[in-house]
Amino acid sequence: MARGRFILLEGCDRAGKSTQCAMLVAALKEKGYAVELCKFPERTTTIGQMINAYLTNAKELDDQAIHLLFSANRWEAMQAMKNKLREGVHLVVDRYAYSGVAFSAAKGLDLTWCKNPDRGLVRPDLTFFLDLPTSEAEKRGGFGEERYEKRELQEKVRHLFHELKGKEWVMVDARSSVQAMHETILKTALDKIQEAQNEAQSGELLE
Ligand code: 2DT
Ligand code: MG
Repeated sequence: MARGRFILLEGCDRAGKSTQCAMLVAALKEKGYAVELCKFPERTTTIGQMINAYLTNAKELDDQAIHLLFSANRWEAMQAMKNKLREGVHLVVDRYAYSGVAFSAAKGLDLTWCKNPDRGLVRPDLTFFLDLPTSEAEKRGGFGEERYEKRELQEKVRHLFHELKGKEWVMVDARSSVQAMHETILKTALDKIQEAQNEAQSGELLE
C-alpha cells in the first residue's frame, strides 16, 4: 500500500486556507480516499491552549517562548501524523512550520534560530501557497480579531513566506473564486496521490 500523502496549505491570513482544506478533505473523501484534516496551531492540547491564550491576547509570552510552543505543538502531533501516513491515510494540513518561521521572523527573531526547532519534522509532499495582498486580506471578515492580524506585521509575514518558498510550491492566487481555487488544488492533489499509487505499484512489480 502507498504511504499517505502530506498535503499542506500555507499562506497569508484570510486567504481561505481553512475553507480550501475543508473542501479538499470533503472532495477526497467523496472519491473514496482515506483522508484527515490537521490544523496548526492545534489549540485543543495543553500546549495549544497556551498558544490560544497568547493569540487571543489573554496571556503575554516572550517571542522566543511562543515560537517554541508553536514548534512543540507540531512535535507533539508528529507520531500520530507519521502513523496515519504509514497506514495510507492522506493528511491535509492547515499551516505548518513555514507559518512558524514567517510569523516569528516577521517579529524580528533571527531566521536561522526560528528554523531550528522544526528541523526533523515530517516533510510535506505537496505545498500550496495561498497568496493574498494584505490590502485584500484587510477587507475580509474577521481581520483584526487576533494578535497577529495587523497590517504591518502581515506585510512582513507575506514577504517572508515569499523568501521561504521552495521551487516545488504551488502558488495559488487567493483573489480567485473559492470554486476556482478548489478546482486547482483538487486536481494537483489528485495528481500527487496518483503518482504515489503508481510508485507503489511499480515497487510491487520489482519485489
Ligand atoms: P490560525 O488563524 O490559522 O489559527 O493561526 N502562527 C501559526 C504562528 O505564529 N506560528 C505557527 O507555528 C503557526 C502554525 C499564524 C493563528 C495564528 O498563529 C500564527 C496565525
Ligand atoms: Mg487566524
